[in-house]
Amino acid sequence: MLARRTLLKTGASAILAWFGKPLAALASNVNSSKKNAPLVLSTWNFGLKANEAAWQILGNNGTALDAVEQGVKLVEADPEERSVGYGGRPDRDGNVTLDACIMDHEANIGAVAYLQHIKHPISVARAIMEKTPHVMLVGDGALKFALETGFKKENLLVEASEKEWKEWLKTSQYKPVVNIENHDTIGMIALDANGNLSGACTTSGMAFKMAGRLGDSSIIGAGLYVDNEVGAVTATGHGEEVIRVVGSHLVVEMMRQGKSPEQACKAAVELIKRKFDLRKKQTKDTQIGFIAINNQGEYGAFALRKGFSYAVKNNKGSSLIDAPYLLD
Ligand code: SD4
Repeated sequence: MLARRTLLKTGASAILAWFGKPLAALASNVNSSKKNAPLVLSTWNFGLKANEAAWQILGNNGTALDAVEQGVKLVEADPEERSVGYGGRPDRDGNVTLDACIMDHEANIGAVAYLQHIKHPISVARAIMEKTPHVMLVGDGALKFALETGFKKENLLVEASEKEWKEWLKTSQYKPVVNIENHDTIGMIALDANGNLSGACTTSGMAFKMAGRLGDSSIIGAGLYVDNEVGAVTATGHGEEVIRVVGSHLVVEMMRQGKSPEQACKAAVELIKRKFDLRKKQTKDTQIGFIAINNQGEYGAFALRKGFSYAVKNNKGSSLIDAPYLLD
């Protein structure tokens, strides 16, 4: 099924690059070879601007690893983006706690979870990957490491998020909203000009979550997975459900078995749905979205329900695509 494409405000040259193409060319989401590298995909509509930041690196023969870090940092730093990094909505105790992970083409991994006061958890994750013998640090230990490594301690709770939290306290009902403002966690995956894949995923998690709650976004295999022989995948949505099926790793493995990126994402979403059915639970208030690239530069996505979009940028231009989905 072809996803509907929506051209949004983006770099003027990128838009121009799309115009004049036959419709069939715009409709094809299958690139035939690594000749189509570089390529970057990211979740939700803020992915458009994040992809532009990544492209500054990818378009200049930079590495996919640098590109995904710089791409998601743009969103982490933006106080208007209230589901990632600085400005993120707090947990129910009023604390902004951040989760992130990063993975490169050599299976190097770094992850940070329940990190407070640091604006760029993705860079902390990368520092853990590159400078420690470990792959994941959480909470106070992660903060200690970040401060020792030179990151600055900051207040991440912006006025708008604090106001929303105080409003939430009046009822204290935990009811995650699906497709919130069409942006949420940013997951980004990229294929660079050398044919190498990397990915990054960063979030403030579900708004008003319990203190100490972790979702999928810092868990390698769940929120993100990269295998340079196969492809790269990242996830957004209700992390509990993604963890239940180890979603991103599952999608990579299904691509290894021969499925296209979209087919593999769809199969993972269908499995998640079956796990709901098994537990006799409703999916009504749940959204899950996967995006995937294979090592040939083919890409695709699939969501549990309507409303998930992802951003793509390659040499042909930039676009925001409504992902195909299982349920209305
Ligand atoms: C989490 N997957 O913490 C993240 C949040 C998210 O839509 O993407 N929400 O579970």
